[in-house]
Amino acid sequence: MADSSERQIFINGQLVPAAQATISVFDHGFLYGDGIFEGIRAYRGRVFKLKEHLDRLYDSAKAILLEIPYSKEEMTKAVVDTVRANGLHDAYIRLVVSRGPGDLGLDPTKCPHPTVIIIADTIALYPEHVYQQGMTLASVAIRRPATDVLNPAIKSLNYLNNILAKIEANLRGFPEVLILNQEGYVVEGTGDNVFIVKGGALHTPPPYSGILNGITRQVVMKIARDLNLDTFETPITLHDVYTADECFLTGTAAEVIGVVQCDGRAIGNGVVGPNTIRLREAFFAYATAVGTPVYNEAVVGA
Ligand code: PXG
Repeated sequence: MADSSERQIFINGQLVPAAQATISVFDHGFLYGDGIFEGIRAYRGRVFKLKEHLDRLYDSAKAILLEIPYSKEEMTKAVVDTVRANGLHDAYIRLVVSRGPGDLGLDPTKCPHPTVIIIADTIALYPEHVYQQGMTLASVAIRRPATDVLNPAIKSLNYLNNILAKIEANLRGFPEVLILNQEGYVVEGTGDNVFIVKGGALHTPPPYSGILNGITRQVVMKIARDLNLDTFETPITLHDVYTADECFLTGTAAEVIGVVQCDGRAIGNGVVGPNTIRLREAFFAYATAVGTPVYNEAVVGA
Protein backbone atom coordinates (compact mmCIF):
# COMPACT_ATOMS: atom_id res chain seq x y z
CA MET A 1 0.00 0.00 0.00
CA ALA A 2 1.22 3.48 -0.89
CA ASP A 3 2.56 5.59 1.93
CA SER A 4 0.86 8.98 2.43
CA SER A 5 3.93 10.78 1.03
CA GLU A 6 3.39 8.98 -2.30
CA ARG A 7 -0.22 10.08 -2.69
CA GLN A 8 -1.44 12.20 -5.56
CA ILE A 9 -3.14 15.25 -4.08
CA PHE A 10 -5.66 17.50 -5.79
CA ILE A 11 -4.70 21.10 -5.15
CA ASN A 12 -6.34 24.02 -6.94
CA GLY A 13 -7.31 22.03 -10.00
CA GLN A 14 -4.21 19.86 -10.37
CA LEU A 15 -3.17 16.42 -9.19
CA VAL A 16 0.38 16.55 -7.86
CA PRO A 17 2.60 14.32 -5.66
CA ALA A 18 2.12 15.03 -1.93
CA ALA A 19 5.53 16.72 -1.62
CA GLN A 20 4.47 19.33 -4.16
CA ALA A 21 1.02 19.90 -2.64
CA THR A 22 1.93 22.93 -0.57
CA ILE A 23 0.02 25.98 0.61
CA SER A 24 1.14 29.51 1.37
CA VAL A 25 1.98 30.54 4.94
CA PHE A 26 -0.38 33.47 4.24
CA ASP A 27 -3.32 31.10 3.65
CA HIS A 28 -6.07 32.17 6.06
CA GLY A 29 -6.97 28.52 6.57
CA PHE A 30 -3.59 28.22 8.27
CA LEU A 31 -3.45 31.67 9.88
CA TYR A 32 -7.02 31.80 11.24
CA GLY A 33 -8.69 28.45 10.66
CA ASP A 34 -10.78 30.28 8.07
CA GLY A 35 -12.13 27.48 5.93
CA ILE A 36 -14.24 24.37 5.85
CA PHE A 37 -13.79 20.65 5.33
CA GLU A 38 -15.45 17.30 4.76
CA GLY A 39 -14.40 13.75 5.62
CA ILE A 40 -15.82 11.20 3.19
CA ARG A 41 -15.34 7.46 2.74
CA ALA A 42 -15.23 5.24 -0.30
CA TYR A 43 -16.19 1.59 0.03
CA ARG A 44 -15.33 -0.97 -2.65
CA GLY A 45 -14.61 1.63 -5.31
CA ARG A 46 -17.65 3.82 -4.68
CA VAL A 47 -17.77 7.11 -2.82
CA PHE A 48 -20.38 6.92 -0.06
CA LYS A 49 -22.95 9.75 0.14
CA LEU A 50 -20.84 12.07 -1.99
CA LYS A 51 -23.81 14.28 -2.86
CA GLU A 52 -24.74 14.71 0.82
CA HIS A 53 -21.14 15.57 1.76
CA LEU A 54 -20.85 18.08 -1.09
CA ASP A 55 -24.21 19.63 -0.17
CA ARG A 56 -22.95 20.06 3.40
CA LEU A 57 -19.64 21.49 2.15
CA TYR A 58 -21.39 24.05 -0.05
CA ASP A 59 -23.76 24.93 2.81
CA SER A 60 -20.77 25.47 5.12
CA ALA A 61 -19.19 27.63 2.39
CA LYS A 62 -22.34 29.67 2.00
CA ALA A 63 -22.57 30.26 5.75
CA ILE A 64 -19.07 31.76 5.83
CA LEU A 65 -19.46 33.65 2.52
CA LEU A 66 -16.79 31.57 0.83
CA GLU A 67 -17.26 30.97 -2.84
CA ILE A 68 -15.97 27.56 -3.90
CA PRO A 69 -14.44 28.10 -7.35
CA TYR A 70 -15.94 24.87 -8.74
CA SER A 71 -19.47 23.70 -9.38
CA LYS A 72 -20.73 20.65 -7.48
CA GLU A 73 -20.39 18.65 -10.72
CA GLU A 74 -16.75 19.70 -11.07
CA MET A 75 -16.11 18.90 -7.41
CA THR A 76 -17.75 15.47 -7.80
CA LYS A 77 -15.40 14.75 -10.71
CA ALA A 78 -12.39 16.06 -8.78
CA VAL A 79 -13.14 13.75 -5.82
CA VAL A 80 -13.63 10.72 -8.06
CA ASP A 81 -10.49 11.54 -10.10
CA THR A 82 -8.41 11.90 -6.93
CA VAL A 83 -9.50 8.52 -5.56
CA ARG A 84 -8.84 6.92 -8.96
CA ALA A 85 -5.42 8.56 -9.32
CA ASN A 86 -4.43 6.84 -6.08
CA GLY A 87 -5.83 3.45 -7.10
CA LEU A 88 -7.91 3.28 -3.92
CA HIS A 89 -11.09 1.22 -3.44
CA ASP A 90 -11.58 1.67 0.30
CA ALA A 91 -10.57 5.22 1.01
CA TYR A 92 -10.86 8.13 3.34
CA ILE A 93 -11.21 11.42 1.48
CA ARG A 94 -10.48 14.78 3.04
CA LEU A 95 -11.82 17.80 1.19
CA VAL A 96 -10.59 21.17 2.42
CA VAL A 97 -11.52 24.60 1.14
CA SER A 98 -9.74 27.44 2.85
CA ARG A 99 -10.13 31.18 2.38
CA GLY A 100 -6.79 31.14 0.54
CA PRO A 101 -3.77 33.41 0.76
CA GLY A 102 -4.25 37.00 1.93
CA ASP A 103 -2.35 39.42 4.13
CA LEU A 104 -1.79 39.50 7.89
CA GLY A 105 -5.20 40.59 9.03
CA LEU A 106 -8.51 38.83 9.54
CA ASP A 107 -10.29 40.39 6.61
CA PRO A 108 -11.47 37.62 4.28
CA THR A 109 -12.06 40.07 1.44
CA LYS A 110 -8.26 40.24 1.09
CA CYS A 111 -8.25 36.59 -0.01
CA PRO A 112 -9.41 36.46 -3.64
CA HIS A 113 -8.50 32.81 -4.34
CA PRO A 114 -9.75 30.02 -2.06
CA THR A 115 -7.47 27.00 -1.72
CA VAL A 116 -9.11 23.68 -2.64
CA ILE A 117 -7.46 20.46 -1.54
CA ILE A 118 -8.58 16.84 -1.89
CA ILE A 119 -6.61 14.11 -0.17
CA ALA A 120 -7.50 10.45 -0.75
CA ASP A 121 -5.86 8.09 1.69
CA THR A 122 -6.84 5.38 4.14
CA ILE A 123 -7.87 5.76 7.77
CA ALA A 124 -7.98 3.29 10.63
CA LEU A 125 -9.45 5.14 13.55
CA TYR A 126 -9.56 2.38 16.15
CA PRO A 127 -8.10 -1.14 16.23
CA GLU A 128 -10.54 -3.92 15.24
CA HIS A 129 -10.87 -5.23 18.83
CA VAL A 130 -12.40 -1.88 19.87
CA TYR A 131 -15.20 -2.42 17.32
CA GLN A 132 -15.73 -5.98 18.59
CA GLN A 133 -15.49 -5.30 22.31
CA GLY A 134 -16.88 -1.78 22.39
CA MET A 135 -15.46 1.45 23.74
CA THR A 136 -15.03 2.86 27.18
CA LEU A 137 -15.87 6.57 27.26
CA ALA A 138 -15.77 9.43 29.70
CA SER A 139 -17.56 12.76 29.70
CA VAL A 140 -15.28 15.78 29.62
CA ALA A 141 -15.25 19.20 31.27
CA ILE A 142 -14.94 21.17 28.05
CA ARG A 143 -18.34 22.15 26.61
CA ARG A 144 -19.51 22.51 23.01
CA PRO A 145 -19.87 26.19 22.06
CA ALA A 146 -23.51 27.25 21.79
CA THR A 147 -25.09 27.30 18.35
CA ASP A 148 -25.14 31.12 18.43
CA VAL A 149 -21.39 31.25 19.22
CA LEU A 150 -20.10 29.04 16.42
CA ASN A 151 -22.73 26.89 14.79
CA PRO A 152 -21.42 23.32 14.67
CA ALA A 153 -23.43 22.87 11.47
CA ILE A 154 -20.54 24.72 9.82
CA LYS A 155 -17.85 22.07 9.40
CA SER A 156 -15.14 24.67 9.81
CA LEU A 157 -11.38 24.45 10.19
CA ASN A 158 -11.87 25.64 13.79
CA TYR A 159 -11.68 22.26 15.52
CA LEU A 160 -9.81 23.42 18.63
CA ASN A 161 -12.86 22.79 20.81
CA ASN A 162 -12.90 19.18 19.60
CA ILE A 163 -9.12 18.92 19.96
CA LEU A 164 -9.26 20.18 23.56
CA ALA A 165 -11.78 17.41 24.24
CA LYS A 166 -9.45 14.91 22.52
CA ILE A 167 -6.53 16.13 24.67
CA GLU A 168 -8.66 15.50 27.76
CA ALA A 169 -9.42 12.02 26.39
CA ASN A 170 -5.72 11.32 25.79
CA LEU A 171 -4.66 12.58 29.23
CA ARG A 172 -7.22 10.34 30.89
CA GLY A 173 -6.57 7.33 28.66
CA PHE A 174 -9.89 7.19 26.80
CA PRO A 175 -10.17 6.61 23.04
CA GLU A 176 -13.13 9.00 22.73
CA VAL A 177 -15.24 11.20 25.00
CA LEU A 178 -18.74 12.59 25.30
CA ILE A 179 -19.08 16.35 25.12
CA LEU A 180 -21.96 18.26 26.75
CA ASN A 181 -23.53 21.49 25.58
CA GLN A 182 -23.98 24.66 27.63
CA GLU A 183 -27.21 23.27 29.14
CA GLY A 184 -25.50 20.10 30.28
CA TYR A 185 -27.01 17.75 27.70
CA VAL A 186 -24.84 15.18 25.97
CA VAL A 187 -24.29 16.25 22.38
CA GLU A 188 -21.58 14.25 20.62
CA GLY A 189 -18.02 12.96 20.60
CA THR A 190 -15.00 14.76 19.16
CA GLY A 191 -15.84 13.63 15.62
CA ASP A 192 -18.91 11.45 15.96
CA ASN A 193 -22.58 11.51 16.93
CA VAL A 194 -24.04 9.56 19.83
CA PHE A 195 -27.06 7.24 20.10
CA ILE A 196 -28.58 5.32 22.99
CA VAL A 197 -31.08 2.46 23.02
CA LYS A 198 -33.54 2.52 25.90
CA GLY A 199 -36.87 0.74 26.28
CA GLY A 200 -36.52 -0.72 22.79
CA ALA A 201 -36.22 2.71 21.11
CA LEU A 202 -33.31 4.63 19.65
CA HIS A 203 -32.55 8.16 20.86
CA THR A 204 -30.05 10.72 19.59
CA PRO A 205 -29.59 14.41 20.42
CA PRO A 206 -31.54 16.73 18.11
CA PRO A 207 -30.10 19.13 15.54
CA TYR A 208 -29.50 22.62 17.00
CA SER A 209 -28.45 21.14 20.34
CA GLY A 210 -24.80 21.62 19.45
CA ILE A 211 -24.24 18.68 17.09
CA LEU A 212 -22.93 18.41 13.61
CA ASN A 213 -25.82 16.67 11.87
CA GLY A 214 -23.71 13.74 10.77
CA ILE A 215 -24.35 11.99 7.50
CA THR A 216 -23.68 8.63 9.17
CA ARG A 217 -26.18 9.69 11.87
CA GLN A 218 -28.83 10.35 9.22
CA VAL A 219 -28.12 7.05 7.44
CA VAL A 220 -28.32 5.11 10.72
CA MET A 221 -31.64 6.78 11.65
CA LYS A 222 -33.06 5.80 8.25
CA ILE A 223 -31.80 2.21 8.58
CA ALA A 224 -33.22 2.00 12.12
CA ARG A 225 -36.63 3.20 10.96
CA ASP A 226 -36.55 0.72 8.05
CA LEU A 227 -35.86 -1.99 10.66
CA ASN A 228 -38.91 -0.77 12.60
CA LEU A 229 -36.84 0.48 15.50
CA ASP A 230 -38.56 3.57 16.95
CA THR A 231 -36.12 6.47 16.56
CA PHE A 232 -36.30 9.81 18.35
CA GLU A 233 -34.25 12.99 18.30
CA THR A 234 -34.40 13.95 21.97
CA PRO A 235 -32.17 15.71 24.50
CA ILE A 236 -30.04 13.13 26.34
CA THR A 237 -28.47 13.54 29.77
CA LEU A 238 -25.48 11.64 31.17
CA HIS A 239 -28.00 9.83 33.39
CA ASP A 240 -29.71 8.57 30.23
CA VAL A 241 -26.38 7.31 28.91
CA TYR A 242 -25.46 5.58 32.20
CA THR A 243 -28.84 3.85 32.40
CA ALA A 244 -29.22 3.05 28.68
CA ASP A 245 -29.48 -0.52 27.44
CA GLU A 246 -27.04 0.26 24.63
CA CYS A 247 -24.95 3.12 23.36
CA PHE A 248 -22.99 3.67 20.15
CA LEU A 249 -21.25 6.38 18.16
CA THR A 250 -21.55 7.12 14.44
CA GLY A 251 -19.30 9.03 12.07
CA THR A 252 -17.56 8.81 8.73
CA ALA A 253 -14.31 7.85 10.42
CA ALA A 254 -15.77 5.87 13.35
CA GLU A 255 -18.60 4.27 11.28
CA VAL A 256 -20.85 2.56 13.87
CA ILE A 257 -19.04 1.67 17.08
CA GLY A 258 -20.49 0.28 20.32
CA VAL A 259 -19.92 1.93 23.70
CA VAL A 260 -19.88 -0.38 26.73
CA GLN A 261 -18.93 1.93 29.57
CA CYS A 262 -19.16 5.63 30.36
CA ASP A 263 -17.67 7.38 33.42
CA GLY A 264 -17.17 3.99 35.08
CA ARG A 265 -20.80 2.88 34.61
CA ALA A 266 -21.32 -0.27 32.52
CA ILE A 267 -23.89 0.38 29.81
CA GLY A 268 -26.54 -2.35 29.74
CA ASN A 269 -24.75 -5.65 30.21
CA GLY A 270 -21.38 -4.07 29.53
CA VAL A 271 -21.10 -5.66 26.08
CA VAL A 272 -21.91 -4.33 22.61
CA GLY A 273 -25.71 -4.58 22.40
CA PRO A 274 -27.83 -6.50 19.87
CA ASN A 275 -29.36 -3.40 18.25
CA THR A 276 -25.91 -1.87 17.88
CA ILE A 277 -24.64 -5.04 16.18
CA ARG A 278 -27.70 -5.16 13.91
CA LEU A 279 -27.37 -1.49 12.92
CA ARG A 280 -23.62 -1.81 12.40
CA GLU A 281 -24.13 -4.79 10.07
CA ALA A 282 -26.97 -3.08 8.21
CA PHE A 283 -24.84 0.04 7.86
CA PHE A 284 -21.98 -1.90 6.25
CA ALA A 285 -24.35 -3.81 3.98
CA TYR A 286 -25.77 -0.49 2.77
CA ALA A 287 -22.47 1.44 2.61
CA THR A 288 -20.83 -1.25 0.50
CA ALA A 289 -23.81 -1.51 -1.88
CA VAL A 290 -24.31 2.11 -2.96
CA GLY A 291 -22.27 5.16 -3.91
CA THR A 292 -20.71 7.14 -6.74
CA PRO A 293 -18.50 4.79 -8.77
CA VAL A 294 -14.82 5.64 -9.08
CA TYR A 295 -13.97 3.03 -11.66
CA ASN A 296 -15.90 1.98 -14.78
CA GLU A 297 -19.27 0.61 -13.80
CA ALA A 298 -22.92 1.54 -13.89
CA VAL A 299 -24.19 3.96 -11.22
CA VAL A 300 -25.54 1.83 -8.43
CA GLY A 301 -27.47 4.42 -6.49
CA ALA A 302 -26.97 7.09 -3.92
N1 PXG B 1 -19.66 15.44 14.88
C1 PXG B 1 -18.54 16.11 14.58
C2 PXG B 1 -18.10 17.24 15.44
C3 PXG B 1 -17.80 15.74 13.45
O1 PXG B 1 -16.69 16.40 13.14
C4 PXG B 1 -19.42 13.97 13.04
C5 PXG B 1 -20.11 14.41 14.15
C6 PXG B 1 -19.97 12.85 12.23
O2 PXG B 1 -20.45 13.31 10.97
P1 PXG B 1 -20.44 12.38 9.68
O3 PXG B 1 -21.07 13.23 8.63
O4 PXG B 1 -18.99 12.05 9.39
O5 PXG B 1 -21.22 11.18 9.99
C7 PXG B 1 -18.23 14.64 12.68
C8 PXG B 1 -17.45 14.20 11.49
C9 PXG B 1 -11.51 12.78 11.75
C10 PXG B 1 -12.85 12.88 11.12
O6 PXG B 1 -10.52 12.95 11.03
C11 PXG B 1 -13.87 13.60 11.71
C12 PXG B 1 -15.10 13.67 11.08
C13 PXG B 1 -15.31 13.04 9.91
C14 PXG B 1 -14.29 12.34 9.32
C15 PXG B 1 -13.04 12.27 9.92
O7 PXG B 1 -11.44 12.49 12.95
N2 PXG B 1 -16.07 14.36 11.69
